Amino acid sequence: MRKTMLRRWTTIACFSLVAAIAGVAGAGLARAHDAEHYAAGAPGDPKTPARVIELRMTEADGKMLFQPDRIEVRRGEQIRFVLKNTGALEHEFMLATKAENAKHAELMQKYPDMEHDDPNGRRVKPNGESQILWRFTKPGEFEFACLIPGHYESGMRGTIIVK
Ligand SMILES: [Cu+2]
Repeated sequence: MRKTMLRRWTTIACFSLVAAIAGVAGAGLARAHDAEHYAAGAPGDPKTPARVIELRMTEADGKMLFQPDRIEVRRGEQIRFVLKNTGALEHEFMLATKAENAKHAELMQKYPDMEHDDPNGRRVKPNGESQILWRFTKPGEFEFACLIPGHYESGMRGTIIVK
């Protein structure tokens, strides 16, 4: 029950973010929300093969980080990200453009309890594991980041190059 309510609230918070970014209202909001989420490509298709990339989310020497923090993929490639939180704190994986993650991180400062459970974003508990299946349909440079306040700022982000 509590989780359902939390998730609903998260959705509302996410919509507010998009409104702030795109400056749109009404019916255009849902469309903008999708565009926001899918800037880095499209959700994957579980019926087609995927290359597995294991990503660790952790803390070390007072820093929070992803290992690895640089990934190269081919355009059109489907990746199954296996997210393993080996740290002591909760962490997030959010796949978007650098600019979007920066704006989203700002919003997270205001709504620190905003949890993500989206095709391109997931929160993972300590010792927990989750997966994101993603198809990189656009060339360019994208970013995966933990948007939990303090984490993003301490460098918890990585780069994905789509060639
Ligand atoms: Cu984190």
